[in-house]
Amino acid sequence: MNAGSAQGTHSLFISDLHLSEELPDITAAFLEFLAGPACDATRLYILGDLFEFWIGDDTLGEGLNLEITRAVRGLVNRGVGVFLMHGNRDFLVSGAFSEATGVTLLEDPTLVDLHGTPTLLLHGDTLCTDDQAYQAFRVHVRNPAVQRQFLDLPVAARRTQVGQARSASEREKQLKPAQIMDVAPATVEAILRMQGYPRMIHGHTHRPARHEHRVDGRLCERWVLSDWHTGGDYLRVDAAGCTRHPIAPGTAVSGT
Ligand code: LP5
Ligand code: MN
Repeated sequence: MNAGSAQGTHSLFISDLHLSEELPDITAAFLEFLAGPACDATRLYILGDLFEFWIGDDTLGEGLNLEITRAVRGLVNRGVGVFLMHGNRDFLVSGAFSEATGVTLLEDPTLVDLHGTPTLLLHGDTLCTDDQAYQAFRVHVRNPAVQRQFLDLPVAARRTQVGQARSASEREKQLKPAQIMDVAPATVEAILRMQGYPRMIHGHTHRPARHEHRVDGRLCERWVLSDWHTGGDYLRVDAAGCTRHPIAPGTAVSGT
């Protein structure tokens, strides 16, 4: 399955489900989504933070992880191409998960051709360049040596460290102005320019919207996916463009 071009019927985009044992309703909503709208799609793109956190593929066989692995494998077996990008919570998802589910892991960013429209896919955290404390944290935890050291720890010790990182992150977020936790427009525009002015789709900020950026006189659209904790929806992209659909059955909403 090739991530570079989708000329079939339609693709669906989701992100920021933050699946965890603590919130079974979100898991149920995802399983319903996989058995429902996702089955009719040509491709499903998951743009990061599918999981609340992922501490290593050696936890693949644990309760929720196993349930999700099997459900995603079921969708792949029906012939739907499933593509997964890392988020800032689940960047340790790797080869064993990909093999067990049949998903293709995507680099961040990845440029795809959707019905003739070049579209840049990102998780979204790399666009939040005003959040310098986060960007420093990101550089640290994306270091392969740091990751190897973490993965060598027993599972219980990894859980403890993630708990500490989560608490520190929640504390720090309270102190950050809301604006710096959103994307930096200048960064978005620099990337649009560098990539040839594509459409952009990302998640992470939990601020679902459709933005327009005029860059060098060209109009580019940027779709921000919603998280699934405060509502939740998916983006459907076909030859006619993008439409947003609530997770619960209902009416499609365009342009918001
Ligand atoms: O996730 P969200 O949306 O709540 O907040 C993010 C940024 N926070 C993070 C931190 C993660 O939530 C922590 C959990 C990661 C689990 C990964 C598992 C594997 C770890 C492997 C390690 C090799 O991403 C938050 C942003 C916010 O988005 C908006 O963009 O602001 O950034 C922060 O709050 C970061 C802080 O400013 C600085 C870092 C504090 C943590 C220090 C603890 C170090 C311990 C590391 C051990 C894992
Ligand atoms: Mn995120």
